[in-house]
Amino acid sequence: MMFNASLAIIALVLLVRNAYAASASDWQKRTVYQVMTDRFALPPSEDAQGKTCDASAQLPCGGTWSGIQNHLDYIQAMGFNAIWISPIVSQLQVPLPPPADGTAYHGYWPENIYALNDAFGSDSDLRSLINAVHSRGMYIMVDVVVNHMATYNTTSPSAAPTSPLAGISLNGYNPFNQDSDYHSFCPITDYGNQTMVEQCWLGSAAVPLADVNTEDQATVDLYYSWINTLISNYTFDGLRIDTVKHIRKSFWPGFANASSVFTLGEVLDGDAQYVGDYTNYLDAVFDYPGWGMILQAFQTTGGSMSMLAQSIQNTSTYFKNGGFSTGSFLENHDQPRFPSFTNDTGLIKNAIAYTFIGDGLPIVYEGQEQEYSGGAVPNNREAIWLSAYEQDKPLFKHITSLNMARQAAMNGSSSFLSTHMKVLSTSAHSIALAKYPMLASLTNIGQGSQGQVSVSVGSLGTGYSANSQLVEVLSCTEVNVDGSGNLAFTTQQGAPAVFLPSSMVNSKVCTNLVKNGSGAPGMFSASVYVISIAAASAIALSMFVGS
Ligand code: ABC
Ligand code: CA
Repeated sequence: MMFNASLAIIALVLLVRNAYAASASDWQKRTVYQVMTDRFALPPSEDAQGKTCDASAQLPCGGTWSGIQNHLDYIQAMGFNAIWISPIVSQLQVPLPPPADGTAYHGYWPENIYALNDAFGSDSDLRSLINAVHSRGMYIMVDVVVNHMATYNTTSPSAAPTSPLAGISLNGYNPFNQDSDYHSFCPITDYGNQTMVEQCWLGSAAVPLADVNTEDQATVDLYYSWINTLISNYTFDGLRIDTVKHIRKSFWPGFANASSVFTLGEVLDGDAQYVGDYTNYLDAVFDYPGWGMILQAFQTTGGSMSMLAQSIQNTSTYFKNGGFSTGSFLENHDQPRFPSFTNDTGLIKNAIAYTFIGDGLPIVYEGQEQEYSGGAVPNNREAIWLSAYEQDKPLFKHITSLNMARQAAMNGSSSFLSTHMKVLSTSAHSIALAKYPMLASLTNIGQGSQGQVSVSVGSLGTGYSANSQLVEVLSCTEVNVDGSGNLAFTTQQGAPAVFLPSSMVNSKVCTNLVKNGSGAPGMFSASVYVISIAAASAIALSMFVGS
């Protein structure tokens, strides 16, 4: 009787949890804004004071969960329907002035996984944020770290610790307060040695990241039960998982199942085959291999479009569901911001557009919309309140248009969510991509140039036809396909071009439409590129520089 009753309760709990849990296919319809909690928004009481924040100091700047809640309008105004927040658990405290690695302001230095990080607010602040997100119909993804606990080497912070955990006190750690809870100390020195990557330690001499012994079954069970409780207790909709390649692959399916939500893992490596294999263990991983190729393609006007096309091919070969098992990004809290490589707005807009037109879950790191340009960590972690949340910015508008266009494509055709993006053609400075009903032409010709796109849509076999009308949604320009199925369009200032059928373009995508002004050859001044997708399978491409 007792037994049956508890079974019934368990079944009920599972049912209730499943009512909240969001799956990979639920997330596929979303786009994500990455919030670094300490740097996004001050609590409402301090908001107006505009506190300074020197990212290079690596000290807490004061952002909180209540701050995020107070600025959800800003995120939603750009068209995002999901956020990812920093890890939420209680952190290692280091003496001030801090060691070279800084402090735990970022949240990746867990010390007690059963307590919240009070620098970010209280339990009720966190619940209030989650409720506010859900009541807007948005999702919230939490970041979790299970590879390590952070430690501080008290006796010799400048020398490498010796085995095991010399000079480190585990008082107050919860759980894992015994040396035996960790792999014995060894620094990761060879990323080509997978056993070392999994069982040695990240971090520095001053702040060693004590590598949890995830070979131990009791530890595995503890983590599975911890994640199950964390997700159901707070009703998070998804997980961003830190340091995935640092734990053996067989750990992950059980962890993902226990969470019952969508899992997106961080495997920091440029090799598509290496990274892609992790999609057999988790729903998705960040597209680090693709990111490297976006950088090389759009960082300068000399980048290679064929290498970018090759990386799309690699993704479809090595990732479980091709691009659908990726999170697509241009920036994050670990990498230099894209505008630190180039200030060419044409290049920046193309690189951002690329992350929105493909199969992966688009993810934008806070500050991209403000064209922040900080370089390597920690300078890429500028506070967003320093921008005063200005919405009248070119990239804020660009990102909004891309979000609206993606939503319109999804609403306009159910096949958008199942059609893999295809490369139609590449030329020296351009790549044409189709994912019906979206058609895009990206270029690295740069802001000083205009580009002429010419596409024979009749050959695409995707629902476009002669005499139909499309809209280039970033400039809100109407483009008529002629009687032979040809489309001609001129992009200004090296901008990307993204087309949708007119019938799918609502007032959220474009409030006013202008007629296509292309086709006047006299307009071309500096350089002109032509993409022409010819009938049948023959694709003619040409590129004219200068005139
Ligand atoms: C702090 C300071 C830094 C200082 C450092 C010593 O200490 O901020 O200025 O240099 C957190 C904090 C960091 C902090 C670290 C260490 O902890 O955010 O600010 O650095 O205390 C995740 C998170 C990250 C987080 C942690 C730790 C892990 O996203 O924010 O960091 O919880 C490795 C891991 C990866 C990890 C990353 C930081 O380190 O694999 O999970 N990120 C190669 C290796 C990678 C390695 C990377 C490090 O170097 O293969 O495994 O990442 O830079 C490509 C290659 C790659 C190669 C890259 C550099 O080039 O294909 O393989 O990556 O082309
Ligand atoms: Ca490990």
